[in-house]
Amino acid sequence: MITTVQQHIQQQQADITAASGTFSLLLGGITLASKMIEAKIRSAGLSDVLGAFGQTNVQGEAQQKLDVFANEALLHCLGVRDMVAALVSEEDEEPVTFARSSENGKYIVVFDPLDGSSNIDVNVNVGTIFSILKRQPEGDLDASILQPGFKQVAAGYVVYGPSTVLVYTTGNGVHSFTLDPTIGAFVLTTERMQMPQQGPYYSTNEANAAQWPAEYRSYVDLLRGGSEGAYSSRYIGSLVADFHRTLLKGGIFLYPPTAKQPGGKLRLLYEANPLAFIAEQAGGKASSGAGRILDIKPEGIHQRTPFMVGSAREMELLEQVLAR
Ligand code: P6P
Repeated sequence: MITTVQQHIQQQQADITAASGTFSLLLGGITLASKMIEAKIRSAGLSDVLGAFGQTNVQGEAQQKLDVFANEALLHCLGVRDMVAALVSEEDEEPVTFARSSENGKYIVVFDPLDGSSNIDVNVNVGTIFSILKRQPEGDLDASILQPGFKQVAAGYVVYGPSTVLVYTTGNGVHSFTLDPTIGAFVLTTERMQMPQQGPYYSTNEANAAQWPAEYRSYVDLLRGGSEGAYSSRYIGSLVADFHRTLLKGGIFLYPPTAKQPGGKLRLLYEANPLAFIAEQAGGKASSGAGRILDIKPEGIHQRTPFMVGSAREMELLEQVLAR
């Protein structure tokens, strides 16, 4: 007996009295877009979708053709749903807003359409990350977009790898689904995922170590030293893949401040916040080094943050080292 994402969301929503079917319709927009993206990625080597698009995005990064396709797919599949008030994408400088009544336009979807684009041309996992906020009755739309992460109503990601896996939470546990290509549906594979309480991996770009504040070097040396247990290093360079492994196997992912990017590299709204929500729902923790990711009050939609996320044990050890 299979359970699809839509069925699962409806079951979840049934538990929440104020729920309405609009939320599962909204998630349907994301799953439809992710199936379109997955199909394009699967055929990437066969047709002319690899390589740069010849433009740069708001981040100043060369846009890969699949980045553009993924962004267009999400903007289309979500934009046609009348419960969407605004869409915020890593690829677009400004939010895309829809002139809908506050009665209809209840949700804001924030997303990184294709994270890990540096790995697209070498056939390594990439992913889509999304975060869903509710439009607030008071204040303008920008105020509703710039809510702290603890106000998220849902968050999730799709990792495109040997299989295509969707992981999401609505604040009622973390659940994973695997795309069954024979029926074109995401099928429930794990309910109420729990991140292991400790190890065995740490995941960071050690080429930046000389640029980190010294306490991060001390921390990684501690993990290497063996006194805290046997650790191995894994770094894919695609945040979604590095996070997914950390969620399943445990350990810690770190992107500390560097001399080049003292405010961090990863983006708060559509990378750190959704993954922090998932990590906490699975028993893990997520920190900027100065505090809980989900407590940060955003100032801008493309704001960056240092981002450390992982198992309770490794995160508590990090807090101790940073507090010295
Ligand atoms: P670095 C990919 O470009 C990305 O945004 C994340 O997916 C990944 O975690 C990070 O950048 C990798 O950054 O500096 O280690 O190459």
